[in-house]
Amino acid sequence: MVAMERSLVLVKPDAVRKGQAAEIISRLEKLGLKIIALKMLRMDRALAERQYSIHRDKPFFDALVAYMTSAPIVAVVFEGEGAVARIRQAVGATDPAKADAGTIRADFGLDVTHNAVHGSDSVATAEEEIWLFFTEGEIF
Ligand code: IDP
Ligand code: MG
Repeated sequence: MVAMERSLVLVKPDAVRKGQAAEIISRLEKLGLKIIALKMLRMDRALAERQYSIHRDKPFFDALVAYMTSAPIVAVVFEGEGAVARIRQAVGATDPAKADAGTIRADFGLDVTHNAVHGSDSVATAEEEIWLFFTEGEIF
């Protein structure tokens, strides 16, 4: 029995800029996952630092925050059975060069920083991340 889950997806600045947001979201919808919240926004530094707080001490942290705040993103909450793992699988490995063929990062990512999309890595993380981007009234 696979549980109903929610996951936060962010279409990152490079993919939005290149006009790939709808196609990326569509791939996930076609898995049978349901959009229950969606918005375009430009992340500010405080939001990016919270979203990626687990990476605060990593050498790439400053570059990651600079990148994520550089231009608008599209934030989506998907809901479905096993949504977290299914989205991670469809997204592919962090480094697009190492991502399996046919994954979103293999098809749209540029490099390990500019990798097109974020997907929550666990149900617990998803529930934290969703509330950084959406209020209760924005989730359907
Ligand atoms: P994930 O997005 O696949 O879960 P994480 O390790 O959680 O990968 O890293 C979060 C984000 O930080 C990545 O999606 C990527 O944008 C960036 N990142 C991760 N590792 C590196 C790296 O080694 N160099 C530069 N950026 C990185
Ligand atoms: Mg991660």
